[in-house]
Amino acid sequence: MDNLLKIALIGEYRVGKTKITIRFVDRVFSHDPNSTIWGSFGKRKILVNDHQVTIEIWDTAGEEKYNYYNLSPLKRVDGLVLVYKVSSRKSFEGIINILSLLIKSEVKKPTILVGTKIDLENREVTYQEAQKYAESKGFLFSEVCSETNENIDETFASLAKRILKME
Ligand SMILES: Nc1nc2c(ncn2[C@@H]2O[C@H](COP(=O)(O)OP(=O)(O)O)[C@@H](O)[C@H]2O)c(=O)[nH]1
Ligand SMILES: [Mg+2]
Repeated sequence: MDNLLKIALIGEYRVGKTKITIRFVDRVFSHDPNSTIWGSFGKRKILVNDHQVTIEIWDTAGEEKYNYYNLSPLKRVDGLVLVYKVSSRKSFEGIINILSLLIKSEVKKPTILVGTKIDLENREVTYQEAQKYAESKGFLFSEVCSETNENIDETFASLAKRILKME
């Protein structure tokens, strides 16, 4: 079995994608200056149902600031993490826009919708609403907090299970 899984984090600027990446990888975190897109990578081994799996994360290098950018490199990943912050309805609605860009780029992969920054008090998107939306799209769903490390490893493990059809 190929045990290297490439997983990309997508979402609006400042939702917390890089913070999730750093929390998960917490070791090698490099930025390749030659790449203008999907420039940041990190790798970590985890156990999924007793199988050792290496997760390679593709984080964005800030190009998500622009409304449209090329998502076709994502054809080469195994799974997607769609990130919004629970404190911003706009960032949640931004997921709809991202989904239409993914469809245009013909990218269809096992996906988990992830709400982050659950430590903040000004929540604008409820767990139930986001879970229902994820379900309607056939996505997995989780809420995480990079400040406290809550649910970060579990999120990647559940996506890995889905990719490997080990659910
Ligand atoms: N309170 C809180 N702040 C967070 C959390 N995750 C990220 N942030 C902050 O949100 C800002 C944007 O995070 P970043 O990872 O750079 O977002 P990116 O643009 O999506 O990569 C930074 O100031 C982070 O420190 C979280 O779980 N809780
Ligand atoms: Mg970032």
